[in-house]
Amino acid sequence: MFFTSFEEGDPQPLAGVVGTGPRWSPTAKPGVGFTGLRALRFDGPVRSRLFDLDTTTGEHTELSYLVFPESAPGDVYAATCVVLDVEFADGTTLTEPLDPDALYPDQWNLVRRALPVGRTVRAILLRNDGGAGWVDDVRIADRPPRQRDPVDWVRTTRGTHSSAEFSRGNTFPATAVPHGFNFWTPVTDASSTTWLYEYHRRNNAANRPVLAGFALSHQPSPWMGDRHTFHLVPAGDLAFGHENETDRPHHYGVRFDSGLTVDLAPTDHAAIVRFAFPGPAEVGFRCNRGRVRLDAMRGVVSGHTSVRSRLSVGARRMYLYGTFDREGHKHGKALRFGTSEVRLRIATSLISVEQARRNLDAEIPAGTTFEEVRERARTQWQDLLGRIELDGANEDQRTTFYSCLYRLFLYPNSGHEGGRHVSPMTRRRRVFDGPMSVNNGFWDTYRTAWPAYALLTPHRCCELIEGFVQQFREGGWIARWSSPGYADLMTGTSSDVAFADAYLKGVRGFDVEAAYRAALRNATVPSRRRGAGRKGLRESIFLGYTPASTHEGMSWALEACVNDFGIANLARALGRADDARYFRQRALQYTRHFDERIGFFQGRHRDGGWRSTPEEYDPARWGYDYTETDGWNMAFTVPHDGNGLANLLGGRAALESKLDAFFATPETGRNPGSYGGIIHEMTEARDMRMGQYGHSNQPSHHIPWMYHHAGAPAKTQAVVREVLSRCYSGSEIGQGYPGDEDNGEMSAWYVFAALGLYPLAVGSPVYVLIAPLFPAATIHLENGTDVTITTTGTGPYVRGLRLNGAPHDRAWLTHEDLLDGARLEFELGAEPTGWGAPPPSLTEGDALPGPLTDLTAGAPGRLFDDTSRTQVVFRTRTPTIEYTVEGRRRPVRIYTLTSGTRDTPSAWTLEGSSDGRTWTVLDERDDEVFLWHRQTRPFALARPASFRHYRLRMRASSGRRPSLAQWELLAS
Ligand SMILES: [Ca+2]
Ligand SMILES: [Ca+2]
Ligand SMILES: [Ca+2]
Repeated sequence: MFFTSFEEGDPQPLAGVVGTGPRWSPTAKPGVGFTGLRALRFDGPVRSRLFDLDTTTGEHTELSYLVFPESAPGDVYAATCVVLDVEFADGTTLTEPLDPDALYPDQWNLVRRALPVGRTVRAILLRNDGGAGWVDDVRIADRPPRQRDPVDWVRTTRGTHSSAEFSRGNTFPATAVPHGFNFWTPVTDASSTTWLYEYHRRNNAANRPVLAGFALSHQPSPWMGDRHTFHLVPAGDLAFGHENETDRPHHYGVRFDSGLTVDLAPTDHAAIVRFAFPGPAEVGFRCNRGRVRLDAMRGVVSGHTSVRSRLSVGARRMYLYGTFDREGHKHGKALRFGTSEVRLRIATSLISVEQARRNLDAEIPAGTTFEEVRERARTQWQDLLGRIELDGANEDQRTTFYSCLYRLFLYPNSGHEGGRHVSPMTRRRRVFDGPMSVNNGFWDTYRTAWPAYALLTPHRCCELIEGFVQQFREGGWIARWSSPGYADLMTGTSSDVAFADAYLKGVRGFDVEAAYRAALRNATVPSRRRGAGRKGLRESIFLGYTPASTHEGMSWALEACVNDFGIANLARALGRADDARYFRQRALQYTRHFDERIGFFQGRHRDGGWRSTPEEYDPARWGYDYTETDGWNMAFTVPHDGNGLANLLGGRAALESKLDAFFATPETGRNPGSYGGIIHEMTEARDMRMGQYGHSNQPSHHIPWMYHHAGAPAKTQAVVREVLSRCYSGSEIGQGYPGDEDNGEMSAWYVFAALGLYPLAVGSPVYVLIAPLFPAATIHLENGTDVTITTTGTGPYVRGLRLNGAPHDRAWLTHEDLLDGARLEFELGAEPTGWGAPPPSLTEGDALPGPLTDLTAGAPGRLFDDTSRTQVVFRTRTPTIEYTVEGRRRPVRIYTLTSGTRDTPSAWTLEGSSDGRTWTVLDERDDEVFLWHRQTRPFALARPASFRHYRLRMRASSGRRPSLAQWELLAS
C-alpha cells in the first residue's frame, strides 16, 4: 500500500532531511540506512507531515517502520519518544501510546502499529519531543495472520543483530537437529571463531549482507569460541537480503542477489547441501586449520579440522567425509561441475574419516533427497516445539516463544556417534563406549533451561544428564562450562542443582548414584583442576564463607548454597540422611556473607574481616565479589530461601522495600569496578531501564520472583509482564533478546514466565505462579497428560486461580500437581491483588537462617586449622583424637572428618565426656569409605550432644598410616 526506504526512486518526505544514516552503532553498519543507503533524519522537537496518502485500511493493515534514536551526551534516551503516526480522513490519529522504554538507543528498532479497519489514511506523521535519530523503511501494508506449525514460527537469525559491544542474543543461525552433534550455519566471516554471522554490521558498500560461506560449527557461545569449523564457499557474489533467507532450525536457505541459491538441511552427524548456480556449479572448501582432500573424479571431499578457540578445552580433531552427487574437476581448492545444480552429502566424526563415512551412510545414504532430510529434521523439531500450544498469542509472541524453544533444545549437544565417543575429558585421546554430552555453561543453564528439560522432555533430559555423568566417569568431574571439556569460567558447580532438580521432578533412567557422587565430589573435595570443582573449597568448607583471596569468592559461596540445597534434597530422596542434614544447613551459609552494617552480601577475608567498610561499599559497583554484576544484583541470590533472606533483612516488608529500591536505582553502565572498563553486560543492563534489574544477564533472572517471599506477588507480576512485553523484541530484524542468549537459559526464562510458572527454587519440585501472558496454553507432557492453562479477564494480575476446578490460593504448586495432567484457570485483572500465598522456603517462619558452626573454630593444630591443605598422619591404625571445648558448650549435631592423602579411617567411635573420665558413646561407624583424598564427610548424631570433651577412637583404617586433614564438631 505504501513503502519508502528513502532511496532514489522511493517516495520522498515532504519534510525533514534525508541523509546517510547513523554515524555509530554497536550493532549496525554505520553511514547507511537500515535498508539501502539512506534514511530520514529527525532532530529536535518536531511535528511534521511526512507523506500525503489516500489509502483505505483493511482488516490487517499496519504501519511499520525502523527507527534509530541516537543517544545524546547527558541523555541516553533523548530520542526514544519519537513516533510515526497516521492521520485519518477525519483528522484523527492513532491513540494508543507507545512505550519509549521499548526503544533501544543507538540501535535500529522495528515498530509495528496496527491500524483500525475501514479507515482512510490521509498522511503519515512524525512526532518527536526531542533528541535526534533516523527513520527508515516506512510501510503501510496488510499483514494477515498466518496459521503455522510451531517450527515454522522459529527464526534462527533471532539474536544475531549483535556484537561484542552490545548483545541482542549473540546467537548465530544454527541449523541442526535438537541437541545435535553439529551445527551448520551461514557465516559473514569465515576467519572467525566468535561472531560467525552478523546481521547488519558486515553489510557491503550497497548495504546488502554478504555471506563468506557456510560453516560447520560447534559454538557454545561467541565468548567460548568455536571449534571444528570447516567452510563450504560457493563461487560468486554472495550478497543477499534477509528477505530472501529461510532461517528455520531444520532448513537454512538463501537466494543470493546473483541468482545462486543454497539450501542446507541437517541430520545428527551430517547434512545435505543443495547448490543451484545461475551458471556452472563451483564449490570451494576452506579449513582454517586442518586438511582437506578433494577427489574430483569421485566428487569426494574428506579430511579433518583442528580449529579450536582458546576456551575449546579438550577439543581434538574432527573428521569429514562428503560426496557430491556427481563427479567434478578440481579448480584450486574448489570443485567445478558440468551442471548448475549439485548436492553435497557431508558427515563428520570425532573418531575417523572412515567413521564419518559410516555416519553419512547411516544418516543420508546415497539417493536421499534434500526434501527427505529436511522433513526428517523438521519432524524432530516439530515433536519438541509442538509440546506447547498457544492460543491467543500474536505473531511476534509466537515467533518469540517458539524461537525460544528452539534455542532451548539446541543445547546441550551430543558428543557421541554410533554408541561411542572420543572423550574431551581425558588428557590423552581415548575412545569410550556410551553417550557424551557437551556444550553447556551450567552457571547459566541451571536456572531455567534444565528445569525446562525436566518438565518438557524428561526422557531426553535423562539422556543428556547421562552424557554429563559420563564426563565424571572419564575425567573425574562434570565440567562447569563444558566447551566441550573443562573450560575454566564462571562460578558454581551448577550441574549439582540442575541434576538434583531433574531427579526430584521424576526424571529417571540416568545413573543417579554416579550423578550424586559427582555432585558430592564438587561439594566436598577440592579440585586440582582449574576447570572443575569449586574454587576456594579447601578453606570455605570449614570457614563457612569463601575468602576474598579466591577470585569472586563471595559469588562462589552464594552459588554453593544453591547447589548444596539441591544436593540436600537429592540426598534425602536417596536416603542419605546424614548428607541431607549436613547440606541442608550448608545451604544457609549465605548468611556468612551478609554484612548487616550495609544490608548486602559482600566478600570477606580469611580472617573474617569484610572486603569494604560501610563507607567504601558501593552496591552499584561491578566486579570484585560479584561475577558479571554488582552488589545490588546479588543482594537476592537466595532463590532457595527467600523467606530466610526476608528474615535476615528484618522481615517481609524489609525485603519488599529492598526490592523496590533495587528496581528504582538506575544502572548507569558506568561503574565498572574491578572490570576496569565497560563490558557489554553493563550497557545492556543500563538499557533495560528497570533500575538495577539486568534481565540482560543471568544473576538477575530470579529477582522479580523474590517479591513472592516479600508477600507482594503482584509486584512480581508487574515486573515480569514488563520484561515479557519489551525485552524480547525485534525478532524480525535479528534481535529478540536483551543480552546473551546463553545455551537456552534466556529463552527458557521467557517460556516459563509466559506460561505463568517459574522454577524459583531450583533443586526442589516447586513452581511459583503468576499471571500467564497468553489467553490459553497447553503443555503436552511426555507421559501423555496435558496441562492446560487458561485465563479469563485481562491484565497482568491474578485475581484467583482454580486448579482442577478447586480454588487455589497459593502462588505455587508442585511438579507432582502437574504430572497427572492439570487444569489451571486463572482469573486476571488490571489492578494489583494480594492473591497468592508465598512458596515454601528453606527457612520457615520468623527464624533467622543460621548454619551450624564448628565448635573447634580457632583451635590450634592441623586438624582444626580450617584448611584441608594440612593434615595429620597417624603412626598407628587405631589412633584416638581428642578435643576439649573452651567456653560455652553448644549441642553438636553433626561432625565431619576430612580425609588426608594417606590411608583413611574406616571404623570409629565418637564419645563425649563432661569430666574427661567417664565417656558416653555418641556415634559409632563401621566400614566407612572415603572415595577421595581430602574429602569432607559428614556424620550426623542421632541426638544432639553437649559435652566438654569429645574424642574419636578409630577402630580400623584402610592401611597402616591413616591420615586426617580436618575434624569439625558442628553445633547449633
Ligand atoms: Ca533506506
Ligand atoms: Ca549471560
Ligand atoms: Ca587441616
